[in-house]
Order: sequence, then C-alpha cells, then structure tokens
Amino acid sequence: MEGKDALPRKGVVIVKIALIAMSGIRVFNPVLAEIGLTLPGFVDRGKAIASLPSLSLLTLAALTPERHEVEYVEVADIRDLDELPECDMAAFSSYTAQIREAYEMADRYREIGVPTAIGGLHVTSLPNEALQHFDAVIVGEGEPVWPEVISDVESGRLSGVYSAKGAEYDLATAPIPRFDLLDPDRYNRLTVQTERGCPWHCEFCASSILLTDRYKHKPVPKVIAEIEAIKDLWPEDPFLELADDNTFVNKHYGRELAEALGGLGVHWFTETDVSVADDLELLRLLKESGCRELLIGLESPSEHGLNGLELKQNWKHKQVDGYRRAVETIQTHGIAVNVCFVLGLDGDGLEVFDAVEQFVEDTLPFDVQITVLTPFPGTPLYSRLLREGRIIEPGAWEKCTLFDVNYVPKNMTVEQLEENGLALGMRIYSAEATRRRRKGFKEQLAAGSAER
Ligand code: B12
Repeated sequence: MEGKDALPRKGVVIVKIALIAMSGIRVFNPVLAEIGLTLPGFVDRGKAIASLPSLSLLTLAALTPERHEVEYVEVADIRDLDELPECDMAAFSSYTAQIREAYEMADRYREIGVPTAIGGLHVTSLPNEALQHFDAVIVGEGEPVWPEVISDVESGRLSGVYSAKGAEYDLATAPIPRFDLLDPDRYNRLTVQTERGCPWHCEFCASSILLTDRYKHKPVPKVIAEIEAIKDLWPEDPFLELADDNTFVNKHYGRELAEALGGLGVHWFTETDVSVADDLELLRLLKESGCRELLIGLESPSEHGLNGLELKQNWKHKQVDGYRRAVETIQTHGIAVNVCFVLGLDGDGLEVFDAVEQFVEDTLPFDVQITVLTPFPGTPLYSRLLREGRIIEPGAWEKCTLFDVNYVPKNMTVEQLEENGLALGMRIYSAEATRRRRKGFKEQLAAGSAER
C-alpha cells in the first residue's frame, strides 16, 4: 500500500484492490436486539442469512482486469477491525444501516492516501453525502461504470460521481461472479440474481428499484452457468438464495427457470409477489426444482393498510382478498411461504397487530417476517415523511434496520408501535407458535400430496 506522500497525482499503478463488504446484521434498539435474537422462529432465519456474501462485489471482481489483484473482505462490525485491509484501492459496497462505518473506514483510507470508491443502494440515493468521505461514488448499477472507475484510478483521476443511470445494463452480459474468492468453509448459503427491478412501486421499497426503472431478467442459461460455477467450487451443495425482488412476475420466465433448475439438484429460496399462486403449473415446477420457500411481501392483512401503498396501480390493495387462499395454494404445492408484514403503515391502526396474528394463525405459513415501516433514503416514503415533518431523526441511518422506529406513525404513537410490535414478535416467534406453523405447513403439504 502506498502512503499519501508517495502517491503520484497521475498514473497511479493499482496493484491490489480491496473489495470491502459492510456485512453486519443490525438492530439499533438494544432491547429489540437482545429479545429478537433469542426468539426461535427469528433466530433460524437470522443465522442463515447473516453469512451471505456481497454479490455486488463478487460481480465487480469478475469485471476487474486481470492485471489487478482483488481481495474480498467482509466487515461485520468496524469495532472488530484492528487494521484496515491493506490495498492500493478500496472499493466498498454498503446498505444504509452500516453506512457510517463505511464512511469511517473511507476517512481512514483518505488519511493514508489510498483511493476509495463506493456504490450501492444508499449512496445511489445520497451521492453527495458519500462524496464527503469517498473519492468516487457510483450511482446505480455498478457494471456499466466499473471499467471507467478502474481506468480513472489508474490514471490518477478518480473523483466525483460515476452514474450508470440511463446506461441501462443488460443482464445478458453479466459475468459469473467470482465465487472462487470466497472460502467454501465459511458459507453454506450463496446468492444468485435472476432479475432486477420490479413492475410494482411500493412506496417504501428500497431495493433494486432504486437502481433501475426497468424490470429485467438474466437469461436462464446465464443463471444456470452461475449455479454450475458454485457447484464446481462447493463440495457440499450450498443453499441458494436468489437476490431478487420479484422473481415470478413473468410466468413464462418463471417456468423456464424452474425447469432448468430442476436438473441441478439444488435447494433454493426467493422473493416474489402473491401472483405466483395463480399459476399452478409454475408451482408444480417450482416444487420439482428444489424451491423450498417463497418470501412474499403481503405488507398488511387489511384492505385499508394496503390502500395507496403500491403507487402505480394500487396493485397490492387489489390482491388482499386472495391472500389467505394464496398461502394455502402455495403450501399445498409443497413450497413453504414466508409471509412478510410491515407494521405501522399509514392505513393501519392498533388493530393491525391482532390482525397479523390472526392471519398467521389461520393460514399457518411456515415462516413470518414482521418489520417496521422504514423510511430509507431515496424512497417516495422518505420524501413524503420528511415533507410531513414525520422523520424523528433525519440522517440517523443506523436506525434503518427494518426493526427500529424513526418516524411518527399516523394512527398510533411511536411507543405503541414499538411495544405492540415487540409483543407480537414474542407471540409469533415463540417456540409454540413456530411449532404450530411448521406442523401446519406439513399438514398442508400432506393434503396437497394426497390430492395430486
Ligand atoms: C443479501 C442481502 C443481505 C446480506 C448482504 C451481504 C452483503 N454484504 O452484501 C446480509 C444478510 C448481510 C444483509 C444485511 C442487511 N440487509 Co439486506 N439484503 C440482501 C438482499 C436479499 C439481496 C441484496 C443483493 O445481493 N443484491 C444484488 C446486488 C448485485 O445488488 P446491489 O448490492 O444493489 O449491487 C449493485 C449496485 O448497487 C452496485 N453496487 C453495489 N455496491 C457497489 C460497489 C461499487 C464499488 C460499485 C462500483 C457498484 C456497487 O452495483 C451492483 C451491481 O449492479 C436484499 C433484498 C433484495 N431482494 O435485493 C436485502 C436488502 C439489501 N437488505 C436490506 C437491509 C435493510 C438489511 C439490514 C439493515 C438488515 C438488518 N436489520 O440487519 C442489513 C444491513 C447490512 C449492512 N451492512 O448495512 C435492505 C436495504 C435497504 C437499503 N437501502 O439499505 C434490502 C434492499 C431489503 C429490504 N427489505 O429492503 N442483507
């Protein structure tokens, strides 16, 4: 690593690039953290996902010219970091909750003259904030601009915002992520991405819709090639999580994908919307393909909670009558459902806590996820709540965890949301309720098999 004094203004020869993933799981409120992490139904999922690597950085590594050495580093908690990873350039990926830690590391790199770059969802929304700490900030999808970032750092010109907005990236040209940079013993779950964007626009969504306006797929043969690469590297097949926001909007693509996955002998999980339950042939193929679970954002069990939430067509509001049926249909096809609810929506009042519990008791999904409405920067929700003076602590990004409350709810107090949310969590993640749901799923599975 070169010291500041030794760093020439022009013609920087990069030798080693550290690709640094901010990788922690975060809950700000210590009470929540302590209780949440002991609840059986919660702990399983938490443990499973906590070890996922950064797909963005592995993808960029694959697009880095061979003349540069790359090292992939994960930082779960900056307090555990004795020394900065040694490198000639540090490129970070991060989400909102841990952005301050990325800024702190960048400041330290700046002190020793190492050029820095950062991309990802948070800085795509707030590039100017990030520029106070980083030499280069990448807005939008990383692939189209990474070669320019590298070339600018090589010529000593790395500076400012590099925007991929408008340069719509074609996933047909996606490289195979450098899974070989990972230690196979450390990961038993890996991510593969089949699509970006979403045709719906939920007000709170802070996912890949911030990167692209389009809903676009990776061609199935490309997805399969990535999985083959993983299978070559992992002696024991890892569980695959698709890093997708909504995999099965296009049912034709869904069936093609499921058929292709069926031949690979993998087990996998993805996120999609409730319309997947309308296509029984797709569900059958999904079961055969090794799909273990579908995570579906129902958001609220009530019509008033959903009203106005999806901004294009009020789509989710139109689906609510089919919610219970959908969970049953999917689970009788042998695929577990993880139903997700957002607590504290403007359309919901105090009755929502019991309504969620009732929904869960009635439908018995294998898993449930309850999170708190979270105004992530860059979302229409954030702009609206800021305008309405309802963000409690603007800029408190460490509270963007999906569990901490940093806004004034409409139909309840902050304390009511926190206390009722916690109490609901204690009930639905208890050993007894978790056992009931697992049993319920098995019964639905058996009923489905008997029918077929
Ligand atoms: C896998 C995952 C994780 C992994 C992350 C592993 C890692 N280190 O990357 C784990 C389990 C650790 C995790 C943790 C958390 N997560 Co998470 N996670 C996801 C998930 C499922 C997939 C993300 C993904 O891989 N996308 C695919 C990659 C390719 O996209 P990408 O990262 O955006 O990268 C592209 C661009 O942004 C850009 N880019 C990104 N980095 C860089 C860097 C450079 C240098 C360049 C040039 C470009 C670039 O290029 C990439 C390719 O185009 C998403 C949900 C989803 N369905 O997408 C949630 C999601 C990202 N997580 C979310 C949240 C809230 C969290 C947690 C706060 C949860 C918690 N309470 O702890 C933590 C925070 C982590 C942190 N460090 O801050 C939110 C983030 C919202 C936001 N704007 O911050 C999401 C969108 C889910 C949601 N419900 O909204 N998560």
